[in-house]
Amino acid sequence: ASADEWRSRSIYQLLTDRFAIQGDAGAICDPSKGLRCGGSWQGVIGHLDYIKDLGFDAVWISPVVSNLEGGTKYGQAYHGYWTRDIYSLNSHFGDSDSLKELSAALHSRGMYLMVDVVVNHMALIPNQPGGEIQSNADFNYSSLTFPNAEDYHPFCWVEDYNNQTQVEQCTLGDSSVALVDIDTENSSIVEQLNDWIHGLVGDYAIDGIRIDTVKHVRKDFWPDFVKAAGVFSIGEILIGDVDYLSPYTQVIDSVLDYPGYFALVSAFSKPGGNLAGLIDIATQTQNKYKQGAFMTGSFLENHDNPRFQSMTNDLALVKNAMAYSFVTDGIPILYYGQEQGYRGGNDPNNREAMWLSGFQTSGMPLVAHVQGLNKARKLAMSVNMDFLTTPMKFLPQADPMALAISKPPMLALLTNAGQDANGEHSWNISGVFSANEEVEDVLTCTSLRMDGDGNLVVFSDGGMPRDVFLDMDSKNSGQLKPS
Ligand code: ABC
Ligand code: CA
Repeated sequence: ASADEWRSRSIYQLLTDRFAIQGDAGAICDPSKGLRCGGSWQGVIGHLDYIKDLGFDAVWISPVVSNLEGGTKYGQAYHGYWTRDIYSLNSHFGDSDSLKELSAALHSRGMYLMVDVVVNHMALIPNQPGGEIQSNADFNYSSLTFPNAEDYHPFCWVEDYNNQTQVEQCTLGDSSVALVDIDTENSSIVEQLNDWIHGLVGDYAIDGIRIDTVKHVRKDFWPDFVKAAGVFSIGEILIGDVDYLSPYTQVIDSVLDYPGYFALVSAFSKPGGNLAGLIDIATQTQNKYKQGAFMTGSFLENHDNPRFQSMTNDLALVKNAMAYSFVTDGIPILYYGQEQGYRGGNDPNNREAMWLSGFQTSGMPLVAHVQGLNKARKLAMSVNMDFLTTPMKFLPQADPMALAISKPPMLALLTNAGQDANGEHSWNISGVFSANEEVEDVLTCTSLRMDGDGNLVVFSDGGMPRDVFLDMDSKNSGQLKPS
């Protein structure tokens, strides 16, 4: 599927080893051990209806190719990022038929498959694990897809993130598990990687790719790679800085909104957090990226960062922070387990087994919240065909803990006052609706009426988001384009 076709989607990110197993749903999994827990593609197939019922129409799975086997200081390659051979599948996740079956099962539900891919490195345990490494001669590359020392950049560790050549041509990881850095300056290797991604996408009818470690490969590598893939690509550039990230928006379709992520966490992880910083980053994003904030993947959690609920227990803050990704310009991405209240800290503790939750839906407050947010977003698209291309605006607020995001026909009222807030917090609505207009909160099925000047002050209830108000009347339907 193309970038345009992905705009309207919302993505559920899962770790294949940790999402669902076939058989023993009680199987123990201690994420702190870093060992495989037995999840598989067949497991995922068994729970696609759960994901669909949450309102998602795309699923991002772990890398699919075969990985380093055996134990390391960090456990096993359960996450899929320690590539050994790009031409064989990870047999722990299933075989080629089961990956095809997963792809078909998604498509039959109208959902897209996104596969995570790594081309910056392969993983290798050095000849002297934990010892000092001086050169490529300290590795035996023969088990890898690229089996020769010359297929890799001359050895050095990535140590100084301000030195871009080092970031691109040195090795990530450490002397226990080195992520040996592929020579992506070598044209025959480049050609081989491009052919590989073309084949992989075709073989499994993949709809989009999430590209790992994008900032660790020269920028001009990416246009041909993305073209060879032939489908939507979203890149991981792990950085809080919009200016650093911005040039990458010229070379791939879309980027994970990491600057927005850091700003979102700092705005909502405690009462009275930095909302101005969030507005600043979002505005910079709109101004500096090739397609504004539209082609960003907006997220609150992922597998590399502590879960949001490890930072706060405040349900009001959690609900407000979760809502943000669904009411902005970007494509919403939810990391599995957030809706079940998972609260694991840093990698590897944020990679809990989903089956231990029992995939509960009834009586789970965050499950209902996610369903409502996906529903509101889809409804907004159906009321205003231009919703996806209308940039969000932040309405000025008198209350420093109030955030009002207007993206017609949607108006989201968020606050970081927290659950212990008193009733004194409020939002000013002004300049978005007309005089005496009635708007619907599609999440709570309540409505509000603007005053004679089209303004209104709305008070917050226990720090909860006043969620999403839609102007459902004909004013916006009038903007519908003929289909
Ligand atoms: C393993 C163990 C961990 C252990 C670690 C040392 O080794 O599991 O317990 O702590 C995979 C696995 C990991 C594994 C690694 C290494 O491999 O999933 O569990 O960790 O063996 C991607 C993936 C990630 C994956 C890999 C490798 C890459 O999403 O899951 O990890 O294929 C860098 C890379 C980034 C990478 C990330 C893990 O490391 O750039 O692509 N993610 C700074 C740097 C970033 C750097 C980050 C973390 O630190 O700028 O480039 O990311 O090291 C902001 C600043 C940022 C700053 C952040 C922290 O703060 O603006 O610049 O990021 O404010
Ligand atoms: Ca590199």
